[in-house]
Amino acid sequence: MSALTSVLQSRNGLWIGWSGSTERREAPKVYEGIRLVAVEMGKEEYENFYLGFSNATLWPLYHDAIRAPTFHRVWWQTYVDVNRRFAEAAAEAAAPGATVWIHDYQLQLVPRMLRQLRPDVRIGFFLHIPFPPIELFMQLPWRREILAGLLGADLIGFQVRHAASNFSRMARRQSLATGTDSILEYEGRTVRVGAFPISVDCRQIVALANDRATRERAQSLRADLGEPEVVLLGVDRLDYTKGIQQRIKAVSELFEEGSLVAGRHVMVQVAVPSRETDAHYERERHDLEQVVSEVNGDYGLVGRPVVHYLHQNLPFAELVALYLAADVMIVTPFRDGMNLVAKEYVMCRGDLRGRLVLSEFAGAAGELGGAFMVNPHDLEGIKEAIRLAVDVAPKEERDRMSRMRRRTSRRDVYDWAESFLAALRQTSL
Ligand code: GDG
Repeated sequence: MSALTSVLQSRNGLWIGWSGSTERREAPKVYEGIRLVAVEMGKEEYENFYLGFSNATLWPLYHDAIRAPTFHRVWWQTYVDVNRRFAEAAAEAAAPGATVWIHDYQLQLVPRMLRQLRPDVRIGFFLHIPFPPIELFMQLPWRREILAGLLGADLIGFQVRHAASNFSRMARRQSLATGTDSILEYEGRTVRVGAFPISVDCRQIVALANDRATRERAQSLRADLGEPEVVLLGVDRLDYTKGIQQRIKAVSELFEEGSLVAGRHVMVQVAVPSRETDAHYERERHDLEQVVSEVNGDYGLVGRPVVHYLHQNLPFAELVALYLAADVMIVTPFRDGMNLVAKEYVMCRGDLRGRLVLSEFAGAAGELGGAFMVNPHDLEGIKEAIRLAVDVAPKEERDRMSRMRRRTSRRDVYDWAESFLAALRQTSL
């Protein structure tokens, strides 16, 4: 992530991560001036740790159990082993008194393991995804171990306050810690807990959106789409948490009732390939493609599909051109830690055009009050929000967009990283 790249560059930092391959081969040692340390993972570990415990146990459990989480002891054991390997790599690489910042749900045991190995280092942890309510988290057979793992940090950051208080309440409920939602006492230490909403690289996005080539590309995209009156857009990793099918169903019903009309209205859905070997994801792709082909079969014209579906990873500049070409951006996750797509769209629209339909269950909803807010489980509600967004008056469109831009541009991703690290510096060792 480029925000972390510049933070690491300015502090002579070192990045520890998985190389991305299960083959044993020489990994690069430097990236853009940053020293890299690769942690190795075999094929079976990748399956148990990454596909298994991380993405088939924790991911669904932390996203409202939209799909049933699977619990396997062997996956858990590999999660412990791989976390230990990361902790050992950090313990070996960190200078005396160094700051170590651990990221995301795959590495929740590392804070405690690292503290045991290196009590001299300052440890921060940031969770990019939601932290579930007590009733769900209690399902996890290893809930105490995960909580204790996280409590090894000096500072635990979440996207939104609600997630932070879910965690603190859970830690107290398990009698592991005492204290308030933001300051916990654990094994004689103080652990700070807080919300640090992540953001985007506003300057980079604004520069790309103002670039002549991007603007021309946006125009040619609209021409390719047949110069419709309204372009609707969705951009997501192809993930069952993102509510993609639900929004296509809403669009389909709007074509059926005549609120949207083929030729005048068109939707583009980018679904970036993701975790394709997992059965839930394979099923999601299959079902989504079924829904897309139904809507096109029912309402498309020759040479004029009503939903253009791209199952591809596009260059970022192309994504920005799509954001510029879109009149209505639809972001309807059932649950999302933050959702950067919504913020990227807003930052692209310096022309104050464009409407955002946004799920109230995305972390971004707390900051983007100018969006047309929806409950993603409520199909009629999504349809109504799209209708309103399509027909909005120009003044309301501008007011809503400038409200959202003011808020988003106030704190970019660099401010996010700095504010987390500043809060971490203030923790007592
Ligand atoms: C997790 C949490 C949290 C998408 N398609 C393409 C592409 N993208 C980029 C977007 C955006 C990113 O991927 C997606 O970020 P999101 O935040 O929307 O969602 P997750 O991937 O689920 O991210 C989430 C995030 O972590 C950060 O903490 O907000 O809640 O789930 O930046 O632009 N990029 C390119 N081509 C594509 O086709 N190049």
